[in-house]
Amino acid sequence: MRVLVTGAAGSLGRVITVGLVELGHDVVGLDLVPAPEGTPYAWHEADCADGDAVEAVFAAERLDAVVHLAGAPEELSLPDELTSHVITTAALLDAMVAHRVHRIVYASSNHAVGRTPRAAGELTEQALPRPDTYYGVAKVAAEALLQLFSDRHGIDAVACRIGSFLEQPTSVRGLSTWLSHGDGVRMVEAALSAPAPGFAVLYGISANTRGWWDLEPGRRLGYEPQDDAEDFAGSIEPGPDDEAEAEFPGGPFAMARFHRPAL
Ligand code: 15L
Repeated sequence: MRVLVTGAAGSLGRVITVGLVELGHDVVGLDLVPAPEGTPYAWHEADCADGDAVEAVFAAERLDAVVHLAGAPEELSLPDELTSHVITTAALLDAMVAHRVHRIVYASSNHAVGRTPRAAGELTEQALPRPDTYYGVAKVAAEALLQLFSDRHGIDAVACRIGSFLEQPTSVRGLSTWLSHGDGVRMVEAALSAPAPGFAVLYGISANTRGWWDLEPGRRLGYEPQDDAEDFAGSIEPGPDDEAEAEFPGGPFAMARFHRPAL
């Protein structure tokens, strides 16, 4: 498959592009920054929030699918979050319709449901949107756009609500939220190749013994996670925020510094 990967120079993109190339895909990178030296595939330096720039990339490339990883990974103002996650997704979807590209895999986030009390039990794909930040609000809105384009144009769109994508877990929360690099590649590959998923949500988490999310929606699409954060449990030091971070799946994003006392 010829796959456009947005945010190809980012922390997700650097790993996912290598994995997709190893799996035999033909990758086209897209990022705000130039291609890292030695990048062995096509690259476009452009802002995904700029519809004309995105259209030019699609006009220049023959694409089979999009993996949309670009976006600010932290809490910004609401306008900045909407630009970073919603406007970019809309620009890509518009270009996909214009150029008949049928599949998008989207890096959504656990923060779309990050303020769901953990006491409510394991989070399934039926969980209602419950963002913990403007970042989470923007991920919810981007998922809604994917649903709309799936209903309106028949686009296959898989929203991957990613946990903590790291080489290895670094905190007690991470023992529940970790997505290993290998599982991240497996997740994207499954979301790219699942037959006719329509709009679908999966939780992008490894097979963590202490996981908080239902992995079945991913398994139905062919995502079989193979790693478990528990293998690192012995090397994780307890931290002062562990208890507070376990109250909501969004962890630090759901904690007091973003949530002022009620008016
Ligand atoms: C995310 O979605 C963020 O992009 C990342 O910065 C982390 O906060 C991660 O989730 C997480 O929840 O650990």
